[in-house]
Amino acid sequence: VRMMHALRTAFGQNQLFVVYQPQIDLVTRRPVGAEALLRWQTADGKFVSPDKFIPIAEYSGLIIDMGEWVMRTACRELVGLRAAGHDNFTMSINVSQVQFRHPYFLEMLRRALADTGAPPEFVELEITESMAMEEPDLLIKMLAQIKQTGVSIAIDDFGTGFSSLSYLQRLQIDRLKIDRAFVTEITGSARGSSIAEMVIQLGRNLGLAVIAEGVEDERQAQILQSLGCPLAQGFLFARPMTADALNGWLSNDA
Ligand code: G
Ligand code: G
Ligand code: MN
Ligand code: NA
Repeated sequence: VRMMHALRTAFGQNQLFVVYQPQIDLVTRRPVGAEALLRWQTADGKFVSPDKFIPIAEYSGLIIDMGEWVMRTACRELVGLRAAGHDNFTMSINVSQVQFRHPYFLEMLRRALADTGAPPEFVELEITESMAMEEPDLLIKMLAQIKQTGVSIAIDDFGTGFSSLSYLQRLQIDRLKIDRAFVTEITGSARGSSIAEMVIQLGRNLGLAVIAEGVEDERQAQILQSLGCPLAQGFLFARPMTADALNGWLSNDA
C-alpha cells in the first residue's frame, strides 16, 4: 500500500520516465527500432524495478493512466526521431494485460497515434505470451481491431508460456520475441539452443519476424545469426537509454 501511494505521487511528480533500448539487424548490425521501457527514480535517487512497480500499478489501476502516458511518450519520441532523420525506425511499447482489457484501450491507442502524428506502421505493441493464452476470443478480436489501426503486435517473453501452435496461427501477430532466458542458454549445450532454434524456425514457418532479447555477448549474437534470427536487442549492442541519448547514439552510428 505504501508503494502504491509512492508510485501515485511519483507519477504525479514526473519521477517516472521512459528509456529506449535499440533493436539491431543481426546481419547489417544497424539499429532498426527501439523498445520503450518505463523507469522510476525516487526522490532519493534510488531506482525501483518495473518488475516491482508494474504489478502494483496493475493492481491499483494506475497502469491505465501510466500506460497511456508511456504510449504517448514513446509515440512522441518516435516522431522526434523521424524528424531528426531516423526514419524507418520502429517503436515497441509494452502493454499490460490490465491495460489491454480496458474498454477504452483502442481509443487510447488511436488517440495517441492521432495526437502525436506517429505513423502506425512504425509502432508495435508487445503483449506477453501468458497474456495471449487467456480469453482467446477476446484476444483474437482485440488483435484484429489493433491491426486495423496499422499498429503491429509482438509476443514478448515467447517460449515461457505454453501457447499451442494452432492457436498461435489464429492470432494476427507480427513478431515473436525470444525470451532472454533462452538466449542465455544458447551458448551451453546443443540442448540449450533448442528452444531458440525452435522459435526461429516457427517464425519462419508462420511468416513472423523474430527478435532475440537479452543478447549480452558476441558469441550469442553469432549463434543467433547462424540460426537465421534476423533481429536482436541486448547489452551487447546498447543498454536502454534516455530519449536524448538515443538520438545521439543513432546520429553517431549513422
Ligand atoms: O526494463 P526492465 O528489464 O527492468 O523491465 C522489466 C519488466 O518490466 C519487463 O518485463 C518489461 O516488459 C516490463 N516493463 C518495462 N516497461 C514497461 C511498460 O511501460 N509497461 C509494461 N506493461 N511493462 C513494462
Ligand atoms: O520483458 P521485457 O522484454 O519487456 O524486458 C526487457 C528488459 O530486459 C528490460 O528491463 C531491459 O532493461 C532488460 N534487458 C535488456 N537487455 C538486456 C541484456 O542484455 N541483459 C539483461 N540481463 N537484461 C536486459
Ligand atoms: Mn518487452
Ligand atoms: Na521479454
